[in-house]
Amino acid sequence: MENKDLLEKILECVEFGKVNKAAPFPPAMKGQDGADELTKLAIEQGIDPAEILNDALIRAMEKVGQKFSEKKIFVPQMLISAKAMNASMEHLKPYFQSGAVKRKGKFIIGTVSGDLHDIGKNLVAMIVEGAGYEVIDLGVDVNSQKFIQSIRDHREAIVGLSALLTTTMHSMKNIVADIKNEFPDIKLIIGGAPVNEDFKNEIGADNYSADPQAAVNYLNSLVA
Ligand code: B1M
Repeated sequence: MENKDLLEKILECVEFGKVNKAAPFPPAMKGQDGADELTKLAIEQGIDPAEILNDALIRAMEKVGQKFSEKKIFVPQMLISAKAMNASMEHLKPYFQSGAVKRKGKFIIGTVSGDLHDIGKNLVAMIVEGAGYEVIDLGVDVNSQKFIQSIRDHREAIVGLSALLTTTMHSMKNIVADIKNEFPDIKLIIGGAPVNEDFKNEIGADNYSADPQAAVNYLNSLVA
């Protein structure tokens, strides 16, 4: 299969939630290869993992988000798309993580309390790790206490907070205040679809990164 067609196929699998060949869902794609097999094939064909991520996976999730906003699909379909995206990501992980041998520093990351979205956070974690940092991933629904405990354990770390919901921007604001109260010198990066530079200034974080590479650039600027 041509590279372009293969990327379109992977996009389709993620958009419609075809995880792997054995998956019975969606019925129209029964028996066909899924995100799992096709991503493996794409890598074997030599397609750049960054191209798979940007041109297939992220584009697919944009379409999913758009359809969800328009009430054309609902949470279960969104969930199955996320599962398909994760199946693809399993194949891409080693490429993003293989960046460095010597660690440049430590990075604590978590999705803030009340928020269960972890695909973007996982991507940031993976790419930061690939850029040479030790990553302490606290997972999703992380509250102030958990961030603060982790900072106590890794005093030299830089901390990243992710939020995907407008409702959890409020948690992010509180967590930033709690962390800064306890550790005024700690550097905090925020990211996620609803946040921006203005919000960063409003809540007193140190950096807003729109994507994983921006987070890496900021981290590198601190350790340089
Ligand atoms: Co949710 N969801 N979701 N969802 N979901 C969104 C975010 C939404 C925009 C969909 C929509 O309405 N169009 C909407 C939020 C609306 C709003 O608040 N304005 C929404 C909603 C409403 C909900 C629920 C409330 C739905 C419901 O139950 N009624 C519910 C909330 C659950 C909760 O968290 N408490 C919910 C649930 C879910 C699923 C569980 C089904 C699933 C998540 C699965 C998972 O993560 N394991 C899901 C998904 C998949 C989505 C969409 C479709 C995709 C999100 C995603 O993974 N994008 C999303 C629509 C969309 O964004 N297109 C949507 C791909 C990912 C690579 O991008 O996370 O933005 P993103 O990360 C980017 C950047 O933002 C940045 O780097 C990443 C790569 O470029 N980044 C950082 C992120 N974190 C960073 C941190 C950094 C730096 C950069 O430094 C620290």
